[in-house]
Amino acid sequence: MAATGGCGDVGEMGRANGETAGGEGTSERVGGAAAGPALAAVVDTERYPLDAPGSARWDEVVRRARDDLAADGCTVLPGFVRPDLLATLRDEGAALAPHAYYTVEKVNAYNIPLDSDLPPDHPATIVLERGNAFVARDLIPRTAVIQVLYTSAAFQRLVAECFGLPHLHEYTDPLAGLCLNVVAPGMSHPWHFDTNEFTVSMLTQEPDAGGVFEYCPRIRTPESENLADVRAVLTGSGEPLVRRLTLRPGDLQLFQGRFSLHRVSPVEGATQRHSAIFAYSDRPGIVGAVERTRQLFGRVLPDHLAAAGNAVRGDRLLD
Ligand SMILES: O=C(O)CCC(=O)C(=O)O
Ligand SMILES: [Fe+2]
Repeated sequence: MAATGGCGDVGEMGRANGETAGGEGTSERVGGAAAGPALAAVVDTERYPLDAPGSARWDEVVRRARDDLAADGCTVLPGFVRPDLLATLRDEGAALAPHAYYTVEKVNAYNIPLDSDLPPDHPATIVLERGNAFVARDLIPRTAVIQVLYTSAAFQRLVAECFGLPHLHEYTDPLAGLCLNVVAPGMSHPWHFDTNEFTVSMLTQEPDAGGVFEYCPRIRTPESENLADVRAVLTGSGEPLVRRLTLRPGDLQLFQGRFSLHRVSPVEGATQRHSAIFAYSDRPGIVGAVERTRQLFGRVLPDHLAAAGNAVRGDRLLD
């Protein structure tokens, strides 16, 4: 498998046995330095009243997000993190970045192997270099701003409502649920479709130049791959199809990357681009496949091996 999407694109094996260290368990911290910042200290609750679901302001935020998502599969909640926490957000990411697993992988824009038997003009035959690197969830402190957000029940509720879902689940996968995506100068996160339908991300550190999030809204649909347009974008002649998003650190981005081809353009200058990727699913218990996990993080944990064991049954009994 050569999935090219984010850390949430783990080639899911299915359900683990019970809960694991990185597993689900939402928390709402109301205070206490040792437990990390409280949610209200992190989020601009005047603009985004996480503490008041169903209030007029909450409904307005949800309505606008749903309208944007329906129109082009993407929405940004600007200034989600309080301005006085932006330096913390950046510094925490910068401290983690050296722990990313750096490897340059040859990929294509689809979740399919490079040696797939395809017609020569199929866009999946175009080989790209994935030069971004991920810091896995188990290296991100529980007190870090992005971990506080990821595990917050109120945050999950808002995100779920924006996507029009009754509930979102954290990944059980102890590595892939929350990642810091590091794109170093000269590198890019090339054009791809996500496997997962609900991508939530947040820039934590801006590059000096480049590193722009570019996307082609709904270039494919569940009914049609629209290969000609995808090929045009991959070969540089699809400019009219490409939109560019101006993201600032602390903005929350909700995106349906399964249908919109997207990339982070090459980073220029001397500063790395860092973004947090919050992976959720509408189903509980997601654990990544062993081989894919090794590709993304350079290691696997017992949870991945156990989940793989679960997925491959020696019998035909019902669970
Ligand atoms: O880092 C970003 O802003 C986008 C990352 C992305 O496309 C992904 O993780 O699938
Ligand atoms: Fe993606």
